[in-house]
Amino acid sequence: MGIETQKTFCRFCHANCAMIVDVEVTGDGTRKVVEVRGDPDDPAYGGYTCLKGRELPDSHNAEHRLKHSLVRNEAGEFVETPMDDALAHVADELRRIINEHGPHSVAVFMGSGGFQNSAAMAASLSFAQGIGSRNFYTSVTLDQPAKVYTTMRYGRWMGGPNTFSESDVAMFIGNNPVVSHYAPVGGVPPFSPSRRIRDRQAQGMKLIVADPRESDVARLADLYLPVKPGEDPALLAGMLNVIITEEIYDRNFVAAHVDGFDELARAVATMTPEVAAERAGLEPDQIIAAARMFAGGTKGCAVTGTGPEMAGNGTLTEYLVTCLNTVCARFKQEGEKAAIPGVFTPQQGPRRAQVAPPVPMFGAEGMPKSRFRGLGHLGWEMPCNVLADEILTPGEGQVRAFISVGGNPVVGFPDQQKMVRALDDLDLFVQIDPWMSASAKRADVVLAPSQCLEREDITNLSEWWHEEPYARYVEAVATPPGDVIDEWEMFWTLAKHLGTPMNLAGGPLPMDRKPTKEEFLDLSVAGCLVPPSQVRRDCAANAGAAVVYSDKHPLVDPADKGEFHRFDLACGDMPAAILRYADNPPLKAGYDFKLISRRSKTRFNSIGHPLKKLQEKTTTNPAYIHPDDIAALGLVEGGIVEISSPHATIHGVVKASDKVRRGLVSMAHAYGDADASKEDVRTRGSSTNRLTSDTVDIDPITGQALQSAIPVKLVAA
Ligand SMILES: Nc1nc2c(c(=O)[nH]1)N[C@H]1C(S)=C(S)[C@@H](COP(=O)(O)OP(=O)(O)OC[C@H]3O[C@@H](n4cnc5c(=O)[nH]c(N)nc54)[C@H](O)[C@@H]3O)O[C@H]1N2
Ligand SMILES: Nc1nc2c(c(=O)[nH]1)N[C@H]1C(S)=C(S)[C@@H](COP(=O)(O)OP(=O)(O)OC[C@H]3O[C@@H](n4cnc5c(=O)[nH]c(N)nc54)[C@H](O)[C@@H]3O)O[C@H]1N2
Ligand code: SF4
Ligand SMILES: [Mo]
Repeated sequence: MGIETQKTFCRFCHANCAMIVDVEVTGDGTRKVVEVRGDPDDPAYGGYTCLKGRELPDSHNAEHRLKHSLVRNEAGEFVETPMDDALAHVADELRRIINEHGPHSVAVFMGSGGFQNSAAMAASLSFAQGIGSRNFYTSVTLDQPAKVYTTMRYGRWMGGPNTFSESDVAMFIGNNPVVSHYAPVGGVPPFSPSRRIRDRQAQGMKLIVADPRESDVARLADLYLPVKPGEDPALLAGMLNVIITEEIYDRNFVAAHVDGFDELARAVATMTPEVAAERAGLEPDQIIAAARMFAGGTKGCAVTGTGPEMAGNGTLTEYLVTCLNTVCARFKQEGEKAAIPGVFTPQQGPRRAQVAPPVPMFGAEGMPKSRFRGLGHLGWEMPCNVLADEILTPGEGQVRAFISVGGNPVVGFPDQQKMVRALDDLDLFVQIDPWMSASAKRADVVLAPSQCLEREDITNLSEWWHEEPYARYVEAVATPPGDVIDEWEMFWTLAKHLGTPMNLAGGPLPMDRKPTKEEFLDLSVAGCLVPPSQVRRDCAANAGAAVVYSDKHPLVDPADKGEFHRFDLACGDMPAAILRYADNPPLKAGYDFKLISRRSKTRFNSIGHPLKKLQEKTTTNPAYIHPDDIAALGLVEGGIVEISSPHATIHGVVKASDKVRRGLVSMAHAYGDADASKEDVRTRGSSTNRLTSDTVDIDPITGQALQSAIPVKLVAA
């Protein structure tokens, strides 16, 4: 018996912090994780970890982790079942359902617990495509779909945006990377984010933060704007009004690369600082100061997080952010290093100082449609908004079988009660989950996967934050307990049983023999800068540490004059949507408060609920409310508040915070399972998605539900 120390990276969340892991090796060769800590020698992370990542040993070793798969028997009880048998059973059921109802009757959902496995996205997507089902879903459409799918319409700069490390100004709108470790490209990389922000500020960078509560990152801001939730379009259009009126945008860049500028200028002309400030709940001077600070910089982007995308008007907000960055020309120029080299990202195309040809990401001829609300495929996926209806509504294409890999639809999806009804209505619900989560409890089959330190992985998920060509291929360091396997192996086995193909970027996966994970990864990112198998060898030669392929960093080439495209700021419904927004102030209709979303420091969505130390920190998602509102409503700190939307009622434990604007309640999601009540809200929290709807106030293009800025009433319970 002895302790071995190895280098690895954390996969509790997408940040992939570099870690050192101590593994206890017993006489029979079993390897058990005993401790993890940050790796101070890593060039990007420098030893940073957070309190969730430090619980990886508990996550791997917990008694109540599922070490065997579960299949319900005739009496409806879960029975521990060998993985091979469980997969054969699922395949038999899928075959029967496909024969009866056709391929679209099988839906696959990749949730945020699946994204942390570098092979799961490619495996689940190619599995669904191999069956021929249009019903592939990911948590991207519960999250920030407008960023991914609609901004492509207005134009994408092939050299990429300015990066954080070169910025002299940055603007974060409803993004709190200090807790979330998330930012879009151009925002702060999630590796030690507060230190990174302070270091840039020490070198002169100015930070603007817009958030209805003074979030952790807002406390670092040079200019903090406590914008009203859902009213970011007023703030952004007001800033554009100032920037255009004062002519402090980049006129040369606009002349050379931008169409639709005059239409934009006309639309924002109505949003004077006074009009915008009134709507956004700010002072006119704050909007003028933000505009001058942003446009006064030379490099640096405005970026948004989940807050404004979920607060209604997500597409309009993203469009206006695109406009800000475009008229201020916040892009990499000819001869500079491309923004994000992306070692493992296939098919990136050339990096040039010009706008890319438009990509039809939704609504194009031939793209699959849902049966509901005029919604259809965004890229390759169906918006989550329609899943419950696709399950519950009989007819051609009704979903009868559902596989959720690392998702928790009971708490993650809008209209919780409807989603629960839908899950219970399925002929087959398969949940791939190491825990008896809110969704696993309702499944017909729970497949138990290996956890991150028990598998090989590459850093494909986190690489959009790496400004250098940083890459890792890590080995499995711990022995998987019981009878668990990697998620991609489950999909491969199911496809083999069904006789359906799995096509990856580099071609079909062999089905006559089981490929290795290295083969899988090589095929899944074929065409990338350095293949995973090569990175694996290079990391091994570097004692398991990261390799930075500096010589492969692409430079931004001159524009190709033969193929010239321009940004189109007057595309689709824009900028007319600004005028519609201006003409339609929100109605209160008896709901005087708004519930806004935030992240829990001790959980990753619902991931982490079962872990001891994280439970010691909190077992609930408190309802943060301004002390003056607490007094005015007759609530008490630590008491229970009843929170009702037009849709349903939940409970929350009252916590006073003068950081939250008045008129708001700020709560994390993904707590409380399907049935937490007033009696047990202190020990389980409650699900804010019971308050949301999949039909009212949804984004017409992406289907994004109103998951923040939800109109609510508060009463003492
Ligand atoms: N009201 C409201 N709703 C929201 C949000 C909000 O802010 N407000 N946020 C939205 C966002 S941004 C997202 S991304 C979604 C998230 O929605 P989902 O992705 O559906 O939910 P998660 O809670 O992340 O589900 C993770 C599941 O993975 C399991 N899991 C943990 N580790 C592993 C593993 O190693 N392998 C596998 N296979 N499974 C694992 C967990 O037990 C859990 O069941 O929620 C969305 N819903
Ligand atoms: N610890 C932890 N980390 C996580 C997660 C987690 O659950 N816990 N979830 C992960 C996931 S899936 C994602 S997608 C990312 C999300 O990453 P972020 O988008 O950074 O998420 P938040 O930290 O909730 O920050 C959103 C901010 O928006 C504010 N906000 C709410 N409504 C509005 C609005 O209408 N306008 C404006 N301007 N602001 C608003 C909230 O107060 C909050 O501070 O985080 C990831 N990281
Ligand atoms: S930030 Fe994410 S990747 Fe880093 S230690 Fe925390 S959970 Fe792990
Ligand atoms: Mo997310």
